[in-house]
Amino acid sequence: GMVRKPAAFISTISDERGQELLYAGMPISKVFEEDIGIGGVLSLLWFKRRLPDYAGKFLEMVLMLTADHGPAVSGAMNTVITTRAGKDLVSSLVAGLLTIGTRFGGALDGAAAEFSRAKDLGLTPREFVDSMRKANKLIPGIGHKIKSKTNPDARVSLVVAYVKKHFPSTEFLDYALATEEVTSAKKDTLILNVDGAIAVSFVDLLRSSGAFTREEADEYMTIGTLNGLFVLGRSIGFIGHHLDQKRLKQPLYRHPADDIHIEAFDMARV
Ligand code: Q5B
Repeated sequence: GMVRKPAAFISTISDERGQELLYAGMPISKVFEEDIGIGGVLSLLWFKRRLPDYAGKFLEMVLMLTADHGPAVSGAMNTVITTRAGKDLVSSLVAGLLTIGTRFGGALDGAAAEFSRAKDLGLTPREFVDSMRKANKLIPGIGHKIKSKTNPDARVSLVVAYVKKHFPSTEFLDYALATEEVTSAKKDTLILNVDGAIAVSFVDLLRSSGAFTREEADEYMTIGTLNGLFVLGRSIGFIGHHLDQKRLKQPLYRHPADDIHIEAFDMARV
């Protein structure tokens, strides 16, 4: 009989070969009939399942909250400078995205890993903070350049209020908030930041929504899922900044030299 050539690729999230496009088995017409929203589509394509309504709404909330945070943050600056150098949308967008990492916007995966590890080990928030200090590591998801206890981040308050109202369990969020008590007592800006609040809430979702096995929950925390939320959300803002600069017909940017300290050269070495 016919011997099927082994496939070079395997894919399990979508299928466009039939009459209708399928997202994790769900026909695109049903996506609209059931009005599953962008949270529902994300659930299908990232997790290959429908999540409870409160979880889909949470995902949408995350995308909306992270969509932009002004032109001064690393990523938006990179996008703006790239656009002003005459580059196209994709180049300007990725220039911004490339700044997302452990310091800016990409602390979610690290926050989920560190807070859950500490809580699973049974460390008190104080012991967790001390252990990180001892290891000379910053706690991912803690700290902000401009937000503080006295200038709170409304985005964090919105996440906390939503999660406390809708999630079946908030033990990781509660643990992170207790950790914030310890760190912010040292310095006002050492708050649970937007990355951290989203990340620990997501751990609560993975662990207690009933939609994931523990193995799946652990896997999603190690393959970049959580940073993906920030990347996706902030792409909305970066594209906005690109279009804004184009509309404004902004010229090539050159940074004022008097704002850069250039060390005097050691003439003896040249
Ligand atoms: N200290 C965020 O640094 C920042 C500590 C800490 C223990 C910590 C810093 C940090 C972890 C990574 C993180 C996400 C770089 C931030 C985001 C999205 C955004 C951005 C926006 C948006 C701020 C002063 C003193 C020092 C430090 C100690 C600092 N962080 N200790 N754990 N995590 N956090 N990133 O203000 O004794 O004086 O030497 O890396 O979660 O990116 O809007 O801007 O939507 O776009 O420069 O919101 O916290 O503080 O480095 O001068 O530190 O606090 O050791 O102690 P800063 P530093 P000492 S949200």
